[in-house]
Amino acid sequence: MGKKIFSGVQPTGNLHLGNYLGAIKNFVDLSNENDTECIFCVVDLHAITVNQDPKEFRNNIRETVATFIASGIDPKKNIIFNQSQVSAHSEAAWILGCIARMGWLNRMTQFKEKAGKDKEKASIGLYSYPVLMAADILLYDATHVPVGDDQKQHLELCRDIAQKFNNDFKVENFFVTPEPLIQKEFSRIMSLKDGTKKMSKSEISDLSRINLSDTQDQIINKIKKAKTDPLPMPINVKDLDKRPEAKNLLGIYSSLKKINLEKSVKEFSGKNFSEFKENLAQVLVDKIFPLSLEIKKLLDDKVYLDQILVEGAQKANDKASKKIKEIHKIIGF
Ligand code: AQP
Repeated sequence: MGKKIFSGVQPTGNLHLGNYLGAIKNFVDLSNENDTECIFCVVDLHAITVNQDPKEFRNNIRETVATFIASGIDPKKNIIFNQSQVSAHSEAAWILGCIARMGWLNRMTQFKEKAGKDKEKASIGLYSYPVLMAADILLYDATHVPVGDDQKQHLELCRDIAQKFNNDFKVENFFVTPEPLIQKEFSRIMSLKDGTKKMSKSEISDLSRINLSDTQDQIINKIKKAKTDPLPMPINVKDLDKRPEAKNLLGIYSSLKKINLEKSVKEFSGKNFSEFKENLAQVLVDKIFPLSLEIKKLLDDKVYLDQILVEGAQKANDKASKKIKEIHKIIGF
């Protein structure tokens, strides 16, 4: 039996290089494999765990679809849909919320990071976010979930929930326990302003990330201003252990050039950062700017994008509603 892939991206605007290199690029490779079924979800229910402006939100949903397609995901061959249009996701999330334990959720580091100091004011949705993520994955019997390194803990929770449900109801293998697919290298792209923080959509400073919608000038300017350290470029990979910014920039370069870190370090060994940055900006312009143009072009045809979502939701609903019916039977509803 081939692989069944499920993964999602939040339509929270500012899709960036981290989302692309950590997840979307991987989606494209998987969608081109033979004997692999792929479902890619615009996780709009996850996005409302923090405030969204309705008008911007609708645009961001379309922009996420446009990004999938511009990156190379074929909407005819793969299912692309938005989560809110398949009600089984919300229903399964409730049911699985009755399986998951508070102690398990209390360990989730993403909630701690996103809720910050004022946990009391965070939404309940933000807290139970990983339960909804488990519902997304388990409804489709996904065998593999391509994600960035930051989502590893949520995937482990999903596996625990699947196993507990199967054990509690004595339905061995009813829920498939999915494997995370995390790239071995460059699975966490860091902020351009702080090499110890991940590149993120919600970071206030736009200079911290390369957005997939950036112009050539914006890309060049952001790389010029990216934080570095006063030393020249490293001469071996080990030197990077205490130089997070240099490591991140070289990682981005390597990932885009599809070469390993050793090779990139060798190419710029002992040189000035400015020379490396010029090369990095050029690679980014070559690889990311065409994507940005294609996204903009696709966004001009809203009817086309909406049609993809409608068709995708029908296909996803066929699968998810069958699984929900089975869940009802098992529980005794
Ligand atoms: N910096 C990153 N490096 C590698 N992978 C990343 N991903 C996100 N940031 C990085 C991966 O992108 C996929 C989609 O992410 P998401 O939008 O659903 O959620 P997120 O992880 O919360 O993304 P952001 O950008 O950090 O958004 P905010 O700022 O809203 O929290 C996931 O597979 C994720 O691993």
